[in-house]
Amino acid sequence: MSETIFSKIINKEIPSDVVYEDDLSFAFRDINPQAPVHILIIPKKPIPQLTDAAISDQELLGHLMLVANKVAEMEGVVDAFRLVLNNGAGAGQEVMHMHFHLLAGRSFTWPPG
Ligand code: DGP
Repeated sequence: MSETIFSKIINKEIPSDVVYEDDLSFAFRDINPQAPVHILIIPKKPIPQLTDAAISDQELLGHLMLVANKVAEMEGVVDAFRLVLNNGAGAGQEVMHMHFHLLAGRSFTWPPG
């Protein structure tokens, strides 16, 4: 599995503004925030994109959603946040280490564009 910048962030080879960390996951502030709160939630396991996840990753994927709830609570945005996952370059994924964007602190439109 090829290493991405997110592996280096998890390993603290590259500094980041860490919001939350546990054995399975890592959450840190996006370097290019698209909202007042913009946090990336990633598995420590380097799954390139969601469609690479296997049945054996089921618990991990559920865990990431619960981490999103926890991070939203910590940031005081539990009432309104958006969770975005870009799967594949065509959907806007630039870093091939799957990640959720947790966005909050402004109003959002639908469809997301
Ligand atoms: P995506 O386009 O869905 O692959 O989102 C990748 C996000 O990662 C993008 O919003 C910018 C963010 N990002 C890229 N490099 C770094 C970095 O070195 N540090 C931090 N904190 N965020 C990064």
